[in-house]
Amino acid sequence: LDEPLQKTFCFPPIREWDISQDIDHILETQSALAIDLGGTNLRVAIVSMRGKIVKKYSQANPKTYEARIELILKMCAEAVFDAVHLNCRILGVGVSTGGRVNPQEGVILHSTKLIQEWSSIDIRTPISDALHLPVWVDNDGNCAALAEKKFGHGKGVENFVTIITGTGIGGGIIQHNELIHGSTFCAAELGHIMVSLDGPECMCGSRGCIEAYASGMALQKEAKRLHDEELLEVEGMGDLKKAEFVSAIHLINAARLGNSKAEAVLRTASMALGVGIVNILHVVNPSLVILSGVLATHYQAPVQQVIGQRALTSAQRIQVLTSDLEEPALLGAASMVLDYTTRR
Ligand code: ADP
Ligand code: BMX
Ligand code: MG
Ligand code: CA
Ligand code: ZN
Repeated sequence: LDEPLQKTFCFPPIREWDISQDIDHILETQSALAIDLGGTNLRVAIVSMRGKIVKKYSQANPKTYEARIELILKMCAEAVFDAVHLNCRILGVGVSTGGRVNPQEGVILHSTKLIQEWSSIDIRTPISDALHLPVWVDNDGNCAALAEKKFGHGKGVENFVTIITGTGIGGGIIQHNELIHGSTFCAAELGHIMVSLDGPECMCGSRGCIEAYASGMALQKEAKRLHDEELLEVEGMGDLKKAEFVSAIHLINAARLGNSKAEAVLRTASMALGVGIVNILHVVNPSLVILSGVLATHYQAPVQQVIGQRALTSAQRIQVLTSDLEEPALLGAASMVLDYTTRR
């Protein structure tokens, strides 16, 4: 072509398109807002498509409905504001909460005393009205299972169960690659598997539940009792003042240093949890059990041992792993958003 014609018909060479860079950019910027409501804490986080927690906000979970909703909206507004500066595009909001949840309606049907004023609550409407974003909701244990499936040890595992220990004990069951919700959204309330007819009282109103033996709250109660009787202190642990706050971790430390009372409490807790898990194995027969939460590493070996002693032969070889996720409930809440909004 002569020069004037070339100018008319030929475009400058197009920059070579690097698709992997574009995908990288999408995975970095497309994000979810995740909320986790537990017996103690209220957490909000910006979570990227890759499952990275970009920023996290924590507060004590307020005791009344009004204060709780107000704080949730305030924390979300702050996170949405920060997301802009962090180059995160928020696609929606995922809520993980204690209690029985109807995910289709976005409603918390019922909660135990662990979260007060948290029954028959439409959590979707106030959040979507305030933020103009789509909202997904599920039970916290169920969310933890979703997180393991997408980002953790549950990746590619068809049948697995997760148990998350916080203030209470939450559970999630993946059967044939799907969460089980049950007929009235009460499936996988694994904390309320009962292992004795007349065991300790549980926050659910019953007794003998594994939550009443092995949760953070149950161990804290035992730690306090020993501390009040001046039986918790051991040499090497440092001075515990009479009024000082004690937790499950103090109990574990005391046991490690040879305190026999603390050891006995932990032995009972581990046994209760182990027997509860054996019951789960005999009902849903998963190939993997994932433990998460602050006490997971402590429980892993004793639980595996109880399985060895008490499970049927066919359920003996089931693996028990400790989660490698930082915040399973938050990540699972985010995964509901990321999976739905990017589904083709
Ligand atoms: P939730 O989801 O129930 O609000 P978290 O998962 O945040 O709770 O865990 C909080 C509970 O776990 C506390 O009530 C306490 O029993 C226990 N816990 C968490 N972190 C620690 C810690 N560092 N030391 C001792 N106990 C802890
Ligand atoms: C309770 C129950 C479960 C929840 C579990 C773990 C309520 C409010 N909570 O058993 O639904 O999964 O606690 O909750 O009914 P967390 O507070 O330990 O995170
Ligand atoms: Mg929790
Ligand atoms: Ca559950
Ligand atoms: Zn219970």
